[in-house]
Amino acid sequence: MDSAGYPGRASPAESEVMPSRGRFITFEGPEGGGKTTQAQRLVARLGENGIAAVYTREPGGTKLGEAIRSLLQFDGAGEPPCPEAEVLLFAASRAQLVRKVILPQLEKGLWVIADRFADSTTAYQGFGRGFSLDDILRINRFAIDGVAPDLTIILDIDVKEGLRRLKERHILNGTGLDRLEREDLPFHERIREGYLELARLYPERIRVVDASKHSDIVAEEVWALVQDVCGPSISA
Ligand code: Z5A
Repeated sequence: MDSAGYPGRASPAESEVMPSRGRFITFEGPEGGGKTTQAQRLVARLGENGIAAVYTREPGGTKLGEAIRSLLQFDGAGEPPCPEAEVLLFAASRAQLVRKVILPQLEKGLWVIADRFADSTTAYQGFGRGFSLDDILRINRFAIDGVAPDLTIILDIDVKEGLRRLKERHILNGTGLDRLEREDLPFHERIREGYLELARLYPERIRVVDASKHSDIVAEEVWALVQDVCGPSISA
């Protein structure tokens, strides 16, 4: 069992007896690392290789999850959630996503590529907000119903550079920073360190990619990792 509450990745022998289950890959990391860009590129590349994959995101990915996203990011209820409510709202979005999207798609044999998952709660609410990792583990475990990623890719980036990218995107789109993006630099630094700590603790599941490189180079590194971890499925 790892700190996100996952039961652990299936061993190759276990995977072989469940050939119809799709693969579950999550993208994680601090702001502006390119998770959305890379998750969508991966879905397209899997498709080109004959593998049906769906993109989803957290918070969100279901009608309920998208409503929760608006509460969390843009104070859609007219007041910001207290930190305890924040943790539980992220978990509620995840519980819905697992049962309505992730599990059904995996059971159909499709691959699911998620733009954030339970490690985000460990990093942001655990390392960032300072909630005990034991509490986060229990909450995550309740939300995810035993669904564990086969592979988690952390797109690691210097915090200031990631925030610079986001600000640039907001200027282009005419949008503003959301509630979490407005947190101070030490908060974002704790999150980055938290992710790197998770990668040290769970090297089998979590791989780190340097996201400061050109997005084509990052995409090649992501593809190499996917082939390495899920290779037998790709060549099947
Ligand atoms: N959160 C939480 O606290 N707890 C939880 O349990 C969960 C989430 C699940 C979700 O925000 C927020 O919720 C997030 C964590 C928190 N908090 N914040 N702040 P979101 O979904 O709106 O955003 P995000 O997940 O943090 O993603 P992002 O920071 O908006 O960006 P990204 O997905 O990593 O990157 P991108 O959108 O692909 O690219 C960002 C910009 O950089 C864009 O203009 C790209 O064109 C550019 N880009 C991408 N790659 C590159 C490279 N390689 N070079 C140069 N420029 C690039």
